[in-house]
Amino acid sequence: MGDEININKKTLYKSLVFIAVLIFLIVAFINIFTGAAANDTELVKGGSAGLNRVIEDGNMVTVNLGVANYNYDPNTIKVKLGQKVKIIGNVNQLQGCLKAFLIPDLGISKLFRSNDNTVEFTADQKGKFKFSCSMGMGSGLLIVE
Ligand SMILES: [Cu+2]
Repeated sequence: MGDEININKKTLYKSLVFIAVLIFLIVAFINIFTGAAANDTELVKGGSAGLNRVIEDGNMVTVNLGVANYNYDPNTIKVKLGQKVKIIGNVNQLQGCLKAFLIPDLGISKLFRSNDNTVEFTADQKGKFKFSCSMGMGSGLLIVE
């Protein structure tokens, strides 16, 4: 009787491990295909393998928004009044709700996807504007001066 229960527990444990591995493989498989379109080095023209996060070119500021220390990187973005700001979400790094990017005071809300990972706007008012993910776990500051 006792042995029977033990065997059932072992069988159950093996089944759970099998299911966990299966789920992991499915998620990994999906990530490989959905992430394939985005490449760190290609996100920002002129960027150096994702290291060059903010590129100023005349009136255009391009930001390669990635992740460092569980938060947005960069998490402080300084631009000048009147500049056009192009934020490119690095979907290889932005996981979960970090993909849902908000600058509430500017009415900006963007869900970064591998085939649609750019949001553009003009910095037309001075100030400090908080940005965050939809659940407020990742956050930072856009400074327009
Ligand atoms: Cu979040």
